[in-house]
Amino acid sequence: MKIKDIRAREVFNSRGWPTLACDIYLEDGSCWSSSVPAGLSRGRHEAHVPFDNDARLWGRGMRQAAEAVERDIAPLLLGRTVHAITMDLEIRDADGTQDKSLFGAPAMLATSMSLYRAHAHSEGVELYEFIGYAMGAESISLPFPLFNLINGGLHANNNLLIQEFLAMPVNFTDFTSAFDAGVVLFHELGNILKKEKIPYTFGEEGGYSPQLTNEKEALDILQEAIAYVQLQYGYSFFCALDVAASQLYDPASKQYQVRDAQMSSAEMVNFYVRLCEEYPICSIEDGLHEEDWEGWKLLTQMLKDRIQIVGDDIFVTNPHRIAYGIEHEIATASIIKPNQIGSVTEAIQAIQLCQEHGWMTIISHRSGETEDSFIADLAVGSNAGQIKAGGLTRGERLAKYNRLLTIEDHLKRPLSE
Ligand code: 2PG
Ligand code: MG
Repeated sequence: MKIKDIRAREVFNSRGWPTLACDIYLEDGSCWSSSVPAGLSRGRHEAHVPFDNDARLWGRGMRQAAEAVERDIAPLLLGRTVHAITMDLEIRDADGTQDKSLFGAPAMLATSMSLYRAHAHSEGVELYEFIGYAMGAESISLPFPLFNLINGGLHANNNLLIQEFLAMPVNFTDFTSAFDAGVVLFHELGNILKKEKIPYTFGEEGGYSPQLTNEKEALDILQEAIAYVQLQYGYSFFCALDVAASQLYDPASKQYQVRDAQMSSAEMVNFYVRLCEEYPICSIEDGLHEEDWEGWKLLTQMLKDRIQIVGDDIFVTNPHRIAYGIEHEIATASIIKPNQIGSVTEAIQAIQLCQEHGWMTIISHRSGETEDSFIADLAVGSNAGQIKAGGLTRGERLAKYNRLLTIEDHLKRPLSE
């Protein structure tokens, strides 16, 4: 089916800042829309995000990105039969830069997502099925959710240094019942915060942002909620952390500033080893700074047999950086965020690379999200295994979870039955 028209415009993300949406119209009159998210704790090597840098909205407009889609990208695609992978790679080559700074990541990714949707439609299949075919997958599967329970770091206006305290349900046979358990844990944690009179608001990603003194208090209260839910409902969870440790690092002294203490990478690793002895932690993301490769190596050596070691800012969904990590035994899993690399096809290549080498993958939202649920389909179609899509109080996070519930329902009860 041929592409008839392409439009792009500035829309707004969950932080109230401009982002970009793209519509692709096909010759049958259908329109395939997508919008891109934005990170706050961004990796230094993420694909480039250009802002308007003019007098409007403190320079943060995205109207030039919309123009880039219509002026630079659309002419490459209009009138042609939609083919997502070929077109994605052509757009990448036409941009020609390492960091996608000619067209910009929002312009390229918004187009890429809409191309995947349009191509799936032209094949008469759902987006997740299409992604599965594109990857040559023999089967597809729903991911395990990593629920965001407590927000800290840049994502919350509180005293916690660790950005995300998460929980992963275990021993569930399907997504829907794992999600039920997550809902119970979320509300029971809220009840404990209320009962213990700990003031809280909600953070950027829809988890609780409680006024606590330090990270151990957060882990204690999370563990209390997990134990309660285990006892009352029989649901089991492990804890997981996204430390986002690049935010704690001082490049001048090469030390991590953890409250009053300056810590070397080896001391940070020891801190994590002790934490894993004390709490039921199954995964630590970004435990060290994005360029601290030596520290990462040590962290991996010390903990790889016990927990999942996840790289986010260090790999930025970039297959070259992930390949380096695999070769040097840095981490055992990678976060996958399509907007870090700027196209769905390259995000899929990153997932394939991880899977070929026995690494786990976690598809992830960004802290500044939209209602677009593309990553839910990506997680299913790519057999990613895990997804991180936030807490349960914000619609843009629920959009992903609700899409996963819908996909699972479709798979269990196909229309032909
Ligand atoms: C992260 C993400 C999402 P941000 O660090 O993993 O949780 O945060 O989008 O701010 O980079
Ligand atoms: Mg992260």
